[in-house]
Amino acid sequence: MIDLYTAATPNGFKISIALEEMGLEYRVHRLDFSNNEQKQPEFLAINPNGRIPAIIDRDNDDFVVFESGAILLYLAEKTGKLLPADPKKRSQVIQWLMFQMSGVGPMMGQANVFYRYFPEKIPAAIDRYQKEGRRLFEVMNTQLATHRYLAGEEYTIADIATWPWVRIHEWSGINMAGLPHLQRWLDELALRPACQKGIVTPPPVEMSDEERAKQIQKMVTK
Ligand SMILES: N[C@@H](CCC(=O)N[C@@H](CS)C(=O)NCC(=O)O)C(=O)O
Repeated sequence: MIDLYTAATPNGFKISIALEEMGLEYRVHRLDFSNNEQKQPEFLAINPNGRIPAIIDRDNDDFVVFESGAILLYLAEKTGKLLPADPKKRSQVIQWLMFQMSGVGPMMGQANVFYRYFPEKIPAAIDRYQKEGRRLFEVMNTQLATHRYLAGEEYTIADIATWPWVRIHEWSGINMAGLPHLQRWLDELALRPACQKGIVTPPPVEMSDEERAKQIQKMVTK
């Protein structure tokens, strides 16, 4: 049994999708950001960084893993799924996983902060993160022109890490026009039952876009 500490966000969805794909049994613990639960001592004991996602593997001496990329690697190694054993293919998956963790996630995260949540609208900051997001989308589009999935011909944890972010491109204000290969990949993954289940695990909290923006605004400006 895996205990999953999460919230309805792209980084959290990476892990619910992976757990669904791998057929692992898991319990969902949703952290309430409006009550700052992710920064309370009980959760900081699990993830000192005070962010979701994190897991505890009850079948491996209560081993704790935080950072979504590290969790994906841990689960892939535990199950032998979604990460090839061949060293070169494995390296290719890790390269695209790192590309997501250091590029797509942080750039789109900052695009969301400055475009949606930050009280002052700073055009240079919005432009910088949206342009960098678009550039990364173009890199993926080129890769997907000659490969079915990000790391080659196999669906892997690199796709799982990236899909929950690319699917919210509109919210981040990143233009998808003229990227047919990235669009094809986005649509193909949307048909996978594990992706469909993963992006509603946990389900979104009922609130208007305006309320959500206000709540996150509080988090990003404190
Ligand atoms: N690099 C981390 C990023 C985690 C992250 O930023 N999580 C966000 C939700 S997507 C969070 O917990 N935010 C709450 C906060 O910043 O207090 C990972 O990939 O696990």
